[in-house]
Amino acid sequence: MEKIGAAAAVGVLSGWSAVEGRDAIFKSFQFADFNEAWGFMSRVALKAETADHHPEWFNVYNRVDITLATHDADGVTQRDVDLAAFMDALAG
Ligand code: H2B
Repeated sequence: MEKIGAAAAVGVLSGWSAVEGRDAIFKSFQFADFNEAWGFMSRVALKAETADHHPEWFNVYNRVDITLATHDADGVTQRDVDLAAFMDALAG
């Protein structure tokens, strides 16, 4: 898939930023507690499997830090924008 780049991606998303030194996008999600965070991660995991597009993420308690890039393209593609938009819709 063709690279669109982090700058273009963050322009059409909300709350996402371009990662320094790498073509990738980042957002930190905060939930009420671990249960809410894990529920979000479970839904994202199912979506990631069906889309065959997987996040890089870090969780501690109610926080989920997420980096998205398309490894096969070595940068940000529409697949990252689609997954980011899915996450934003879930998180509300
Ligand atoms: N996830 C992400 N984020 N980028 C990829 O390029 C990617 C992936 N490629 N998940 C998929 C899996 C690929 O490795 C498999 C073989 O389809």
